[in-house]
Amino acid sequence: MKPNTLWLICLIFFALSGCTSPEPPAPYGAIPTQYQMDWQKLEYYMFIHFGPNTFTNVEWGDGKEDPKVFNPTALDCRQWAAIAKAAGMKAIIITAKHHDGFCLWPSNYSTHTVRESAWKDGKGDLLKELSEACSEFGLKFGVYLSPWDQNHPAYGTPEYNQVFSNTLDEVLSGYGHVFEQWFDGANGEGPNGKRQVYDWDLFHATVFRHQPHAIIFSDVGPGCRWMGNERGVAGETNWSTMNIAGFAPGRDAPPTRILNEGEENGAAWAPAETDVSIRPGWFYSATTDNRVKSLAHLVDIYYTSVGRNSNLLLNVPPDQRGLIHPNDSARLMELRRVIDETFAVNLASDAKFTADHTRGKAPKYGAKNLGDGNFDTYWTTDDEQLSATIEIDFGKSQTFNRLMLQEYIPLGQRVKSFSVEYWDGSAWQPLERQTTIGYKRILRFPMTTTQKLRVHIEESLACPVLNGISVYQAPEI
Ligand code: FUL
Repeated sequence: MKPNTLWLICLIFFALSGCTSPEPPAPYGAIPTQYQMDWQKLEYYMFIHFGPNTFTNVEWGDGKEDPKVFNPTALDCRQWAAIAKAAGMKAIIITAKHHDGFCLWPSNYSTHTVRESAWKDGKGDLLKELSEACSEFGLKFGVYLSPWDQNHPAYGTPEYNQVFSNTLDEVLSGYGHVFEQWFDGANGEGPNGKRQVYDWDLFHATVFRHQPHAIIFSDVGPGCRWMGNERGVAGETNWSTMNIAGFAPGRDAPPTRILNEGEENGAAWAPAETDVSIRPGWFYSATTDNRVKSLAHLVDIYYTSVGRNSNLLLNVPPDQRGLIHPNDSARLMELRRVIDETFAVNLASDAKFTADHTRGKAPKYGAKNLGDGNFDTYWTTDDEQLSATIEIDFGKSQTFNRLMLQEYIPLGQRVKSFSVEYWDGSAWQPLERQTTIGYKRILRFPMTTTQKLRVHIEESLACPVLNGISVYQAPEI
């Protein structure tokens, strides 16, 4: 055969196979932006609460503290970054300004800053040190800023909104890329006894002017949402969609249950972020050195956040030296070891995946995509098919106690309920019945030995689109 003829045959073959593969499903409802996708894949990162409260032993300073109290003796942001990195975290978010108004950088719009402190004779800039440490260790850098400011004399007057916008200008233009802007919605009284009416539109516009791709955190996003409690427990049902129109951060936030669970068919993509502290308080206190959360508690939090379609922002407050205390860092390493040990080996990597429905019966959308470890290949069904069953045959007996499911969320979150069964050698036995999946859902159950599993997608808002199913054996703690 002449080479030209061979080419022609190949071309015709590819053209025909292209024609027989149906189009991918259209996106359903609200979907993430590319930046929200990148953010979701970070999964786990560090929160740092640090400021005068670290030295005065309170959770909320009132803005009247002498700035000289801020005087870490051995501050080392590289130590924080090294610990975050070793813990498996992907970023650090710092309280650049908490409710006491103290700025961790020498702001031109405040007289209550590191410049007025005793630290480095007023010549220090903590945001500079931390942002540089983050880039050195390959971590993303994010900032928490509280609009509630008990120090600033303009707080409680219309001028303050511009002041706050100016401080955002400084923070977001002076320290490189900021992946997340964390807005605290707290709105207490200031020095003049008045509350501020926040101009969120102005604040958001300022963020996007400097950091167009930043994820804005608040009770209502728009980048990601607070999930409604500080215990580390996201909703078992957790939609990444929510209706945010008519709501605002803080006092005017949606009801807690909605923050916790999101809303089916919500108009905005507002995925959950779980913020929780490794200690009882957000700020360091020597009185909590022996109250660092136990390994079992932190593992639990991992499953009730990352395992429930939420990112985890774990607060690790540095001490008065400006260092992370060894009790906290040791615990973080233990947690990392458990996570690594659990998810190192996917026991379904060689399993045979089959489904009773596959879009256009095309291999491109086949169930084998669920086991290939590739985020961008998925199994899906025809548009009108809203339920289906996937069978996983391990080919031999396997023992496991974790099941991870992932939806291909670039096309929207769809699954509303599903159940799981295992084969006991003669019949199918129920193992789990759950609601949403989202980016990542991890189920925990007692050690189960079987050769086959079945996942029934019982209800889906549109044809289900899943890109991964895997099983693991977690160590007993
Ligand atoms: C809350 C604050 O009042 C706490 O002090 C802490 O910063 C927490 C993360 O957010 O609104």
